[in-house]
Amino acid sequence: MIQGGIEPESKDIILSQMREQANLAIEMADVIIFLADIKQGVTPADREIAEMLRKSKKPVVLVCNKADNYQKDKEEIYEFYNLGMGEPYPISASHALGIGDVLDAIYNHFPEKTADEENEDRIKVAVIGKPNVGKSSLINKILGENRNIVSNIAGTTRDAIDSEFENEKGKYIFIDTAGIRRKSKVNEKIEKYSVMRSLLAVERADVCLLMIDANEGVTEQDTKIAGEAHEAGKGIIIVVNKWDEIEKQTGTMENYKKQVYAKLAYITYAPMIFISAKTGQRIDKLYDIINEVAEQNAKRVSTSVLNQVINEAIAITQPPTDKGKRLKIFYGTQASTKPPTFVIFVNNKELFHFSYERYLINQFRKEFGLQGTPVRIIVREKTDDNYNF
Ligand SMILES: Nc1nc2c(ncn2[C@@H]2O[C@H](COP(=O)(O)OP(=O)(O)O)[C@@H](O)[C@H]2O)c(=O)[nH]1
Ligand SMILES: [Mg+2]
Repeated sequence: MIQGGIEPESKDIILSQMREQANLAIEMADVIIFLADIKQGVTPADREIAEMLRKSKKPVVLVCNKADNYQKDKEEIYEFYNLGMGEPYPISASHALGIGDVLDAIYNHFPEKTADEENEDRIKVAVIGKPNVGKSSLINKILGENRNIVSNIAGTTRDAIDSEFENEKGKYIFIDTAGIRRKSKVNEKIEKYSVMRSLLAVERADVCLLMIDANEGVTEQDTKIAGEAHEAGKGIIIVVNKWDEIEKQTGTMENYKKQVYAKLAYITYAPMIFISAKTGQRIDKLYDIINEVAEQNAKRVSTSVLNQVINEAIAITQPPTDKGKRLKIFYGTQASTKPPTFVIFVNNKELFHFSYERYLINQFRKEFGLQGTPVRIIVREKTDDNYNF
């Protein structure tokens, strides 16, 4: 649920930011609830909002609140037909009246299938990174150099940054995340919206290309963005761009790689590639890596194989003891994919230290692949009378 208050014509900076937020909410919504005040009647602001919503071409449910005296206030509703937003629904939020009809109206506007669902067979690749690192250049290069472009999905701004693309390696949707440059304090709010957009892109993606500017190396902002992709459980590929601008000697790439992994220590599972969006260097190598990472992120391991690996891991490195008690691992099972998430049943959660968790995850990576994807472990205590997950 996204909320935005609208005051259409204001020049005031705060209000114009509210408008920005409302526009973003409109853009991302499937259905919009236009909330008016039945006690006030139709106001000039209502008319302007109606105009804005009409332009958005999104389905709107016009709701008139504060119809506390339901029978009497219902008479006032006819005026709201003038807004041209279809049937107005009187409600009283405080008395919980009329809500059911509103829910029905909203439900009737739900799309049959979202664009994302229709594109389920495509790998969704979000290109993330700070402004100017070359995100758009990369996507342009990919789209421009190939004759296989299906389409740029037109429509809303959000969709406009999705590009469908396919080649002999596979079918993809590349999601550009437009970073707005920070110009002043005033723009900080706007910067927040662009961060929000990036987060939404990350959420929708299967794989994130984390772009680093080769000239700058890993900055604090890069670490933050990497953290978002990691936390969201997405496949990650570190893409060092502008490699054409780096003076190279023997070992330059290997040294550079070490430095990047040292700074992005919690995503060392992510493969790294050095490219130039400008010259096109190594862009053709990206697709195999994307395919591989997407596959690993969606990987499913059978319970029997998992437990075999757990038993071997336990045999190689015994679980730790704490205050004379030893951690016992009974068994594990994969709970979900994207990212691969394993539930491990133990005698005592407290004994399952982070270092042993890391050890197990590394063993899983080694045995199952699982390159380029976060891996999660959920620890559950099992007692004899508790077999529930
Ligand atoms: N030398 C060089 N310049 C690049 C490369 N990729 C992008 N640029 C330049 O970097 C600037 C920002 O690129 P852009 O794609 O708009 O970055 P975005 O903000 O991340 O989308 C532009 O001037 C590009 O021409 C690259 O691989 N090498
Ligand atoms: Mg851009």
